[in-house]
Amino acid sequence: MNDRITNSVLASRTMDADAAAALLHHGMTIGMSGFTGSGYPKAVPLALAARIEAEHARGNPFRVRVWTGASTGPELDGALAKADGIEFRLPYNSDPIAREKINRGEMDYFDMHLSQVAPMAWQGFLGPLDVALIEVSGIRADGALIPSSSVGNNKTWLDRADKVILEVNRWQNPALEGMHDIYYGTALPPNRVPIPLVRPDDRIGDAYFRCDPDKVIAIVETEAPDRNLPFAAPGDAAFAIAGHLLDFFAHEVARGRLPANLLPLQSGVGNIANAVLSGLVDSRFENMTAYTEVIQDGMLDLLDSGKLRMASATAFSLSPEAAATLNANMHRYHDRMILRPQEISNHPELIRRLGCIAMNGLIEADIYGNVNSTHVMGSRIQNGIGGSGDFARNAYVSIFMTPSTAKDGDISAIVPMASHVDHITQDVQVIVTEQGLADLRGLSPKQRAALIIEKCAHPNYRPALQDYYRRARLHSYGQQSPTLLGEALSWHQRFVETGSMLA
Ligand code: 0RQ
Repeated sequence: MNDRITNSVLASRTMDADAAAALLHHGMTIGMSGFTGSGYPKAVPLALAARIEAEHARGNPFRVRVWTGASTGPELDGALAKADGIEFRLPYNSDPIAREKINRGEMDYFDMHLSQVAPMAWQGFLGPLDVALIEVSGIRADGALIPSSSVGNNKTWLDRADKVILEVNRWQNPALEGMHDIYYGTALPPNRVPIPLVRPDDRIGDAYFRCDPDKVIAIVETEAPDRNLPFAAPGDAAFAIAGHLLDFFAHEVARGRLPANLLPLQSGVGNIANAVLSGLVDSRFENMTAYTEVIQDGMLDLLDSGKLRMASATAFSLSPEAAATLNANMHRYHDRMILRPQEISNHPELIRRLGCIAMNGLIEADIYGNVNSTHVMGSRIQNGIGGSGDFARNAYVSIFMTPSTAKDGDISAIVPMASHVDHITQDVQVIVTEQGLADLRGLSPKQRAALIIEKCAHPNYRPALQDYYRRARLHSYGQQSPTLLGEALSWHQRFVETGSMLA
C-alpha cells in the first residue's frame, strides 16, 4: 500500500503494465479514459501496442475496439494506431497517426456527439464493453476512485465494463481531489428526470467514482505527464477575430440581449478559440463564468485575471507550460473549477437552460451558413465533431470562427457549398473571420448569403463568390437557397486537382 492506493484489497492487485496488458485480447472493446490529451492511461496502452506488434509479427490477428472520452495522447491513440491495433474507435480523435489510418481507410471511426456517447452506451447501441481502462489520481480506503485531469466517460465505462484496469498516476496533482462532480442521477427513458443544475457552479454529484472492487483485475502505477501540444501564439487573424467578437458582445450587452457579465462561455478546441479567450482577458467584461468542455490555456489566463469567476468543464486541455503552472498553483484554482462527466458538461438540457455562448472553430462554411467542422474536401477527417454540435444546437448564441483562408490562401473557408455539413444553417447564428462578423440571426438564406460574402469572405475570393451567387440568383432550379448544382463543389474539385481553389 502507498499514499495513492489506500485500499488494501485493491493494493494487492498492483502489477506492471506488461502483466496488465496480457489481460487484454484480440477483439475486445476497451473503454479508456482521456479527453483532449488529459487523464488518459499512459502505460497499459503502450504495453498493449507492444504486445499487438509482437502478435502481428507472429502472424496472429490482434486488434481492439477503443472507446474514449475524446482525444488522448501519443501513448494511447498514437501507439495503438501505429501498431495497427485499432479496429474501430469513437468518439473524437486528433492524433495524427490515427488520423492518417482513418483517412487511408485502415481504421473505422465514428465521431459522434460527445454528450451522446454515455447514453448510447447505456442504451446498448454500442455493443458490450469488455474492459474499462481508466487513469485515476488515487484510490481511497473505502475503494472510491479519485478522478484525474479529465472525467469524460469514465463513470459510464466503470459502470458498464465487465472488468476494470486502473492506472494510478502519481504525476497527477493530489490536490485534484474534491474538484470533480460526478453525477449519478442519469437514467434511461422513460425514467429520466430533470438534471438539478441551474448555475455553472452548482455541484450535483459526488467527488469520486464508485467502482465495484470485484471487477478490478489490475492496478498499474505510473508517473507520467499528460501530453498536449502547445498552442500556436495567436497571429493577426486570431487577434482580429477576437476583436470582432468582443465588439459583438459589447453591442449585445448595450442592446440588453446579454447581461453585463455575458452568459456562461463555451469555447472549443484549437488555436483560434484559445486566442479569443486570451482576448477576453483585456476586455471590460467581469465576473464571467464558463460552462464548457475543456479548460485550455486561455481559460487559465482568464481565471488568473479575475475576470472569469469559475469554470465548469470535463477536462483540462493545457499546453505543457500551462499544465506546470496549474500544478504548481492548484490551490488558486481548486475552488473555482469543477470537472464533470461529459454527459453533463455537454448536456443539451443544461446548455439550453444556462444559455451558453458557444464559440467553436470550423473548417469551412458555405454562403448559407452551413458549417463543416470535420472533413477537408468533403472526405478527409481533420479531428471530429466533438462537442461542437452539443453546444451549437442548444446555445443562447452559436458562434463559429475561422481565418477566412487556409493553407496559405489556397483554400477559402467561405465556399459556395460546404463539402460536408456538421452544423446546419439553423444551428449557426454568427460567423466570424478576421474580415468581419456576420450576425445571421433571423435572416433568410438569401439575406445570409449576401452578409456572409460581404463580411466574412477573403478579398481574394469575394468577387468569385459574388459572381457565383449572382448567377445562382438567375439560373438556380429554386430560389430559396439558390445553388448551381454543377458548380457548387467545383472549388473543392479544383483544389484537389491543382492544389488551390483560386481559378
Ligand atoms: O491544419 O495543422 O495541418 O496546418 O485545420 O486549423 O486554423 O489552426 O484552427 O486549431 O482552431 O482548428 C475546425 C479543426 C479548427 C477545430 C478545427 C486545417 C488547418 C490546420 C487547424 P495544419 P487552425 P483550429 C469542443 C469543440 C471540431 C471540434 C470542435 C476542430 C488545422 O476547431 O477540430 O469544435 N473543431 N469541438 O490548415 C483545409 C480548410 C481548413 C483546413 C482549417 N478549410 N481546408 N484545411 N484547416 N481549415 C472540444 C471538443 O469537442 C473536444
